Amino acid sequence: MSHSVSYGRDGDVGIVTVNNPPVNALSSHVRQGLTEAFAQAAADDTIATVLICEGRTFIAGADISEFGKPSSGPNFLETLGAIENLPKPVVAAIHGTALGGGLETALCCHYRVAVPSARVGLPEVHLGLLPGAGGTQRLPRLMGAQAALDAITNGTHIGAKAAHAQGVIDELVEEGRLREGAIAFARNIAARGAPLKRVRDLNDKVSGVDPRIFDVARAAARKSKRGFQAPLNCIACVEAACTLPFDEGMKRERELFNELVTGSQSAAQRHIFFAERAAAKVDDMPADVKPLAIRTVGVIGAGTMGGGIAMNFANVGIPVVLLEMEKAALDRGLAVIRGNYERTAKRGGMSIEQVEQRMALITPTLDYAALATVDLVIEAVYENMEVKKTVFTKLDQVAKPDAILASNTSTLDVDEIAAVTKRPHKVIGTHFFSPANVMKLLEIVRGAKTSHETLATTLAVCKAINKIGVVVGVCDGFVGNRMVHRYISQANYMLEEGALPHEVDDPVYELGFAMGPLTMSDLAGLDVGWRIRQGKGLPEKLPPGERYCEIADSLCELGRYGQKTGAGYYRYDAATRERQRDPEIEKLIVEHAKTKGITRRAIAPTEVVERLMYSLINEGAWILEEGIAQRASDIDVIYVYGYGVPSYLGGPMFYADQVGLDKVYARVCEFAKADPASWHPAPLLKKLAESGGKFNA
Ligand code: 3H9
Repeated sequence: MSHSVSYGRDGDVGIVTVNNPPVNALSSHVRQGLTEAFAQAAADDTIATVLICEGRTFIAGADISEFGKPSSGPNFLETLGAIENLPKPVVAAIHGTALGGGLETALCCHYRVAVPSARVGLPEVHLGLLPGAGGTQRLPRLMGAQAALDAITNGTHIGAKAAHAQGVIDELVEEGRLREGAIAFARNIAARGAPLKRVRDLNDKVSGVDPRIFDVARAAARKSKRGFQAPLNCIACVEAACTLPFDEGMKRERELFNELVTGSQSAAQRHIFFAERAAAKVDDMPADVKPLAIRTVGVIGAGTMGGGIAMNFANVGIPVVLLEMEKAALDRGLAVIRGNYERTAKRGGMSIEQVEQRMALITPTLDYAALATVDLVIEAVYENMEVKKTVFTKLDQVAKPDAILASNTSTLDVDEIAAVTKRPHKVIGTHFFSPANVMKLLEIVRGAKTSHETLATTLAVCKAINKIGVVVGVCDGFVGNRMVHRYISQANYMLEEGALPHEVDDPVYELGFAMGPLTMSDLAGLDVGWRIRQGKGLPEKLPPGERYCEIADSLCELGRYGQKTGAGYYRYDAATRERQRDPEIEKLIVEHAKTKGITRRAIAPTEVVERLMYSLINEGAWILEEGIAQRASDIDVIYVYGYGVPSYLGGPMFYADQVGLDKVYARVCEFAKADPASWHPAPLLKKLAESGGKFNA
């Protein structure tokens, strides 16, 4: 038998045990082992069989790394058929997470018991897939069509207690006594001669369902998951469960699953799944480095960023000291935090008591001395080197010697900041994205002297506050903003060359981006970049041979800072914040081109997409070459979680691999020939293009 599945007995009950660390995924050898173990169980003179897993979890799904590769061993339906067709009771004993193919396996058992801490769910939609081993046909038969529709299209994890209430789990057993509880349950079922409960034979919860629920679900998915195919296929499958006999529903599920698993969206989403996990790994981190315990945190600055950062800690029960210089600013910051929580409570996302509990975890102060005992301080003050240096000098004096000092800078040199302290090994950058309480991404900026311990601790903190952390090196703008600078510049160059704002934005929106570059600039505030450019003495101090477009500066001079002033590249409706084209700006752009002597031309949407995507990709290649990012997939994670690139594109570097690096490089060279001041083809891109390589090899 396969080494990952064993068969044994506990008296008159057969025990099938899966042991495939780390998460007991249903790799081909596990399916082989299960098929053989259940054949043994069928032949054995036992009264029932228990299916249980070793380690931290029940089966957490199919082995994601096997998709897209030639299959071997028995397929899912053969293995699960061997379980479901066993002529004596089979009981799944669930701990940890029974997800995807794991829950589908449990649904083929005749009964399910679980410890209260367990969770179940069909999260395949997050991988651009649907539950392809009968989950879409069985779950609605147990919990009802609407509940299953919600769970499958959103990929929700359901706690064991709720799953018990919904009929998915038959019995909850005491924590730590799963094996004994499952065996006792199985014996009891067998002794009672209870019928084998095969979910496929249940029908009452899927008949008589109002067909309009599917149209409502489709409309919601098209809005909240624009461009994603998997949610629509999931809905079609649950609909099939309610309109077709079981076997035909299974056939439909198979067809729609195959469509997804062979498609580009799922390949990209699977890439992001592994990329996200790889991002947490630091190549040169010694195995024995242990993160420090972070029990309390200080945040300096109660503005939009500081307030959002403080909320992250309060949300997971970590006390925060929030420091401001003036009482009015502190009060304003606290009021914004409270307002955010109260809005969540109003929408049903938390109770009023929870609002108060979280507020109680935030201690406001005007005194630096209040930071003397915290384990980590995150500074979120104005983005200016001199201001940051003053803050860090003071911080170094008041913070306890082993406290970590972090800067929420989005562009500045962390090494220069660290140099004003006596503990540069304890200094690190934590670049949160706005709104900091919502956005999942955290760029963790590793300085030249940042210690492994400081880095490991920051990664652990990042996980604790449910963010996705990516370690980056020091350079202007780090990874995300350095690349976005090229992207926004191209957007502006296209304005002066012939496009209007919507003609630049719409093609990438159509590609799937949450918004185009100019709409994004309007949302972020045009004044931010303007101040940075002024600080750098631009355009006067522009290096020779570099290109500069003055349109954004002209907008700022007119007081058009973007959405917050109701106008930027577009005009914004005060009530709906909806963007409208603005003839005044379109005129300004045309006149600007005339002044610069540029003959405007029509720019096709394909060229817009190429110039925007390839400007990101080419800069990404420079970043990889310089070692600012550890791996191409880290850049993809940054763009999916921080810049509104849909996971179904897999991020810019994955996108480049799909287009083909030879094609990308050839176009970049053409652009560079036409405009050598703004395009500098990256040597790494050239090398990979010529060798037939990929960024994500
Ligand atoms: C499916 O089931 C399709 C079916 O319908 C059948 C169709 C025919 N496969 O996340 P972690 C690895 S689709 C392979 O850090 P945690 C992961 O890469 C699947 N590997 O731990 C990592 O490796 P490494 C549906 C997997 O405790 C290590 O395990 N199921 C899989 O924070 C630890 O993972 C899902 O979508 C897998 N299925 O969270 C569940 N899962 O150490 C996906 C994990 O080398 N998994 N790995 O970086 C999860 O949501 C989380 O991993 C879980 C544990 C909650 C289980």
